[in-house]
Amino acid sequence: MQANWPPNARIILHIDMDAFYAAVEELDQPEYRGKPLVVGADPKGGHGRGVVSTANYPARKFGIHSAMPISQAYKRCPHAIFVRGRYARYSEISTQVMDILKSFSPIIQQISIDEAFLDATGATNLYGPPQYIARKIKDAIRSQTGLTGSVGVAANKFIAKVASDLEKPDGLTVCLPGSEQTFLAPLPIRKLWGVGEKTAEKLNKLGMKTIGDIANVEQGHLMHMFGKWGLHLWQLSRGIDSRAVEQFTTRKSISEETTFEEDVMDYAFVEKTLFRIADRLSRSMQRKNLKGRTVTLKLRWQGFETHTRSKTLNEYVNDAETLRSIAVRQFRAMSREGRRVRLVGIGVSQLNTVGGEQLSLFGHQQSPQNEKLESLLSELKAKFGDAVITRAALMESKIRKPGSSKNEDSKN
Ligand code: TTP
Ligand code: MG
Repeated sequence: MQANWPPNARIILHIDMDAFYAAVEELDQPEYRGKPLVVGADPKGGHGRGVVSTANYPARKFGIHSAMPISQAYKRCPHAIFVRGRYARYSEISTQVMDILKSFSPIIQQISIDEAFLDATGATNLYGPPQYIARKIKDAIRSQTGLTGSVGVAANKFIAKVASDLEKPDGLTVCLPGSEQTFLAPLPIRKLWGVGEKTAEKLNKLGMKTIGDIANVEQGHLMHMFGKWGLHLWQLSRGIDSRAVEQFTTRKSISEETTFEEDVMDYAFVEKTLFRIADRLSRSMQRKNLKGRTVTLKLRWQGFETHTRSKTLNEYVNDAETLRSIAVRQFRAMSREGRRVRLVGIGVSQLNTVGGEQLSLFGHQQSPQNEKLESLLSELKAKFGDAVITRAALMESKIRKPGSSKNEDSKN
């Protein structure tokens, strides 16, 4: 535990709470503890529709997992306790956890309701070496919320994220800078960001099963197969990831889409697909604690011509039913004339947190730094007069930093 962290390496932590919704239920209902517990839709004696949000670890022993149809979960373990989600409560505990993390470092990027990255590079003077910081964070979460979280510590985000998952639940996994490749090599390729079932299959067929297998092929080979993304994969497989922990995500919209294997003329099938997309999108928004006001249908016809239709509502939504009905209505309103559909998707923008407070990330509100700057400016102006200081952006000859390109439609 005491091995040295190179002084020039970043210290990135990834924290992910264990079986989060289920753990909160066990916290609030002591009689649930230690028994198989499933949070999700009503199983209705095995005939329920909807899916599992999460299951505690005893229930996972029966093969139950997030996103599994609730009817299947019921079949696997009918004697499990099944409860509906209480999102307001999860959100409340999530805020507590994030506040604890912020007390260790202000550079925090919340990824979902129970998960965040923390850049603790500047925190060693206060809290000691990286492994100690991680331990203290885990202890603080446990003592202040009664829950456990798993922490990964590394010199970059990708490795930290992989590490936090390795020893769940209640894990603490450290990957020392310099040992990234050895750390990753034996792990399955699905652990690489962006590698889904299909890509994994494709790579498996080519004999690549572990991350080490990818690291060992020629960089050009992967680029030939997957273009620029191949290069990205290859870099990840070697533990290279220079992305910063972004305090304020640049997300402005969230979307899900499907490209059909073959262009489709069966519009009922397209509508069914929209149903599935709405479900997926709704779940993803709920996980990320997001609601939005503008719902957009995206449709690409055979031949690549693409159209979008948006509807802005008076309230913020993230439920599948609303997303579904808007998307279908818009689809029916399009002039279709027997054309084949290549892709459909639904996006939601004008996002907001579930609690209703406007996210500073979306531009309307000032970031804390902005607020600090504003109050500093007013103080200085009060002391020295209006002309003394102004924001660079308001000066006539603006000096601009090189802009960074922002992914406004991130899916992750
Ligand atoms: P996860 O962190 O993916 O899962 P988890 O915390 O339940 O379990 P783990 O110990 O493996 O981290 O997701 C956090 C919460 O988000 C989870 O408790 C419930 C919710 N969620 C869904 O509602 N649907 C889903 O498909 C997933 C993956 C999560
Ligand atoms: Mg979790």
